[in-house]
Amino acid sequence: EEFRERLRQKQLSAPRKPAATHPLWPQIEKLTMEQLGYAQQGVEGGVWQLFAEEGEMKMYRRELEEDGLVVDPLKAVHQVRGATAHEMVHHFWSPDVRFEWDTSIEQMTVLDRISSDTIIFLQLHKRVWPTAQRDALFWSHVRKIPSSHPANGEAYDTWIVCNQSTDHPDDPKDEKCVRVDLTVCFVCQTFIDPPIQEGKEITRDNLLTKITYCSVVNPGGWAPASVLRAVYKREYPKFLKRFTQYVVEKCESQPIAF
Ligand code: 18C
Repeated sequence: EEFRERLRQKQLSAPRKPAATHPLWPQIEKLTMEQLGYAQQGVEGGVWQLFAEEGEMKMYRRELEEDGLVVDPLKAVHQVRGATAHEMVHHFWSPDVRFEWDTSIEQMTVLDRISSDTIIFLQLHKRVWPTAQRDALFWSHVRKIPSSHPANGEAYDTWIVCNQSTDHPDDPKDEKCVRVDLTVCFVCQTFIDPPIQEGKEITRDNLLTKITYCSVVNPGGWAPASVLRAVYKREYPKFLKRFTQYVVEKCESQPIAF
């Protein structure tokens, strides 16, 4: 409690610096653009295997082990109607609503606010029997990628959230927990589909958002491969379905935010 209060005071008094002056900035910039390119690559070519499909949602994985630990990269694509890319990424990034959709979390702390678009999170995840509980410390960055030719069938806009493990001096380091190492990206593009007729106003029925979610999570310590792959197979589809439904329902009665 005392730790949390000290942290709160520190956050309140800390000036909001522009992210570009922060020492992490070059890494944030580089990884975000790399992840955008990675997300936009197709899943053809035989390396990705489909492991879950429901409606428009398709999830692929690649079996990969590092030092005997399962780190299977995941790539998921989905399409939803009724919300914009901006609305999707806002809810994915914002600490204010995280508990409303991410059921893998037990605790979440904002360790640092680097700027209005970049936050450092510490998250304690639910324990999975028979392994040690996991936590994650990562920066999370959100940005808009402007579209050059939206009229030519290109997306109206593209937004990305990129999450990457990092260190922080305020890390309270819980020795009972195993720290995972993660790289996650969440990319959304809005399409106006069906197109609006002349003189008509855009409604939520004209919004189609294409989503790509990629992640690589290294468990950081012992976890039986069978348990890990079972959790993976169950939790990822559950997350993406629940999250997108949550955002669509939440935005339904709100003015459209591009
Ligand atoms: O991307 C998601 N959420 C973001 C905001 O929270 C953020 C978080 C990523 C967390 C990655 C997973 C961390 C470890 C999880 C431990 C297991 C919890 C399972 C809970 C079951 C009740 O980017 C959405 C994340 C959706 C999470 C799906 C679970 C992924 C499991 C992947 C394997 C993790 C290996 C370590 C666990 C070892 C236990 C067998």
